[in-house]
Amino acid sequence: MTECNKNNNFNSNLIILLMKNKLIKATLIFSIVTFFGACKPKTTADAISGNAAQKVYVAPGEHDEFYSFTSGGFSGQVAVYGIPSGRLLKVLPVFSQDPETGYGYGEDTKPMLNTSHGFVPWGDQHHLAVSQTDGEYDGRWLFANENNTPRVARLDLTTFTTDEIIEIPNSAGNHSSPFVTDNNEYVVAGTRFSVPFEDEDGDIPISTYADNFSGAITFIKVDPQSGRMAIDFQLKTPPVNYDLSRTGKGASSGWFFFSTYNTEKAHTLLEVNASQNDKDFILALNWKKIAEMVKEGKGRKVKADYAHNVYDHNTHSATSTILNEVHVLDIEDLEGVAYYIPCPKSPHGADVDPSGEYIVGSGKLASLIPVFSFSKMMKAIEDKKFDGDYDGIPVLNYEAVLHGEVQKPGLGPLHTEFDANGNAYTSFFVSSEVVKWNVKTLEVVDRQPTYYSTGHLTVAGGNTKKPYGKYLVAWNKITKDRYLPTGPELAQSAQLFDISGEKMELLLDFPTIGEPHYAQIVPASLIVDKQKRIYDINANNHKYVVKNENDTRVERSGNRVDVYMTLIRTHITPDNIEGIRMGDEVYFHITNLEQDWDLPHGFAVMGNNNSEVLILPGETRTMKWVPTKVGIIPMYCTDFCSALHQEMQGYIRVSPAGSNTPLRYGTGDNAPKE
Ligand code: K7E
Ligand code: CUA
Repeated sequence: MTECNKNNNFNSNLIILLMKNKLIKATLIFSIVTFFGACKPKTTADAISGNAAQKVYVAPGEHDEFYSFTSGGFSGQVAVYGIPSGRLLKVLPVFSQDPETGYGYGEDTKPMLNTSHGFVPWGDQHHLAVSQTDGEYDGRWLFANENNTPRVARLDLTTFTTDEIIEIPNSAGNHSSPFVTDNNEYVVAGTRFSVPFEDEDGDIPISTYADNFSGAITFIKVDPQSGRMAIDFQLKTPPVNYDLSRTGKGASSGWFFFSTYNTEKAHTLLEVNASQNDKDFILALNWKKIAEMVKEGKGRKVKADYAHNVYDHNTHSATSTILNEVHVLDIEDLEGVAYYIPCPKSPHGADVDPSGEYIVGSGKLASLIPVFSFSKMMKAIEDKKFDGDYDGIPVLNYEAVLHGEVQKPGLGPLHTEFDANGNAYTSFFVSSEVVKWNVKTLEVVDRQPTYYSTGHLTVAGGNTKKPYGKYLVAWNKITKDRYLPTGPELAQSAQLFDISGEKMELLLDFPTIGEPHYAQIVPASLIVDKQKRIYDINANNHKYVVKNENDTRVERSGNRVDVYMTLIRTHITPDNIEGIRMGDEVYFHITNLEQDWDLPHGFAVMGNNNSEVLILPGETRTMKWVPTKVGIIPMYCTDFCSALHQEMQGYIRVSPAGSNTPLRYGTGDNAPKE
């Protein structure tokens, strides 16, 4: 054991002692850890071996072996990194407006951010799930959750675009989400906050929580061809909070395991009041049976408003529809499909190993990791080994379903992923480390400190039936001294480990955007061959497309002006426009006529109050502009598209309201003359 690990253990033991005092709070634990200081190697060489640099070096012109799709947390976006280099490849706009592309600013993408609360231009993005076929990544879609205004997005991995967003009604804090079943039948979302359902009177005292609030678990059906999402049904549950969860696989295929906390049903000061019970639950659900019950007509329609937003790559436009009804089943009314497994101390994660036999619980305040056995669970259900019930749902006997406990693994276990060799890797927030242990023997095999306080960790394919192993990334919550300081706010941090050997080896630190929560690490080979390079201009069905320069025009109707515009290297048509007046609303409908890969043009107008838009080859974008000053207003291409990019510019003449400057426009010989 290194000095470093001894220190960590000393801290852990001390904290465990303190935890026996029931009054201790999570914040206090955190201060203690901060006080002792997280473990730090004396020199970089202590932690990094000589060949680490070689292992992460991706030579110029070479490609990374894996993509890492990483949550952007409160940035609302998803970042794509290459692994092992840690290079940032792209930030994908999902739940937040993106001035770089115009997503959520331009007229055709604004509907993507519509909700039942109106336009919500920001989101808190935590978890990601790559679509699966037979329990393995198929590389088709990426699902992303939004925590704050409950939503689930689907991104297409041929275009790396957000193609669909569905709002989750009767939920608040869509944190336990999204989880895909092993053949993409469903994307599943559990609520963080329990709340009164929308069809009930919500104008009630908060102190009536236990009687009037409910939890919700939502099953979103995914069309196997198009990927289109639709809420199939919702389960109404006792008012607990749901956290990270996993679908079963292999042996446990057809089941779902949800971690819960706040079985105390607290509605205030949760840090104390929701940490009273020695054990919370993992909710085991037979989702296949429940889906059959829904088909047979069980449940009822309930009023609830939620938005369904779809982006269409033929019209290059999004639509938003507000739906008004969901199918709801009360979990208490369902027999033989829902059971509680007791799990110590406010579980944050419930993870299922590649075989599907072992279910790992991770209590945020626990000092051990319980591992449950699916076959024992089935046996216990058969033998009715229940310890009473919780709100009508049978509670299984802890010992009867327990495979065993990992003793003294560290402190504050959060999340667990797996490799292909029977090992589990658990992140420890409080003791700031990643711990490798054997799923069958429950013995700790290795531990490595992290810098600092890891939240999630991701193993390549680590949540599937066939993990790729090889790399693990720890997504850290605290950065402190790892990078050049940048004022009060520091970059968030990720750490890459080589896990191909018995011991984990730290290879690389790299900064991330927003706050990284979970990520999916996917072999590039699953994705690269399916890439779309351009949009076929002939298939462009945008409402305002113009496919050649002769059709470009400017039309006035009252105070609305429509500019049908084209861009091609290296001019704008029309690039001189006169006759725009104060009080007008101008809509630029801009088509990029290019049909070459990697040739976007951008478009910007001085003083415009939203953003530029980026238009990809063959695409059309509509941008709104309301002139604010009389005079000459420049416009130009924002993306350096050729040697004469800087020449790709034009002018708009804005006249006072009511003026009779004629509407004239053109480019070159066709430009309006005096
Ligand atoms: Cu950061 Cu998954 Cu939101 Cu755990 S969660 S750490
Ligand atoms: Cu087009 Cu720069």
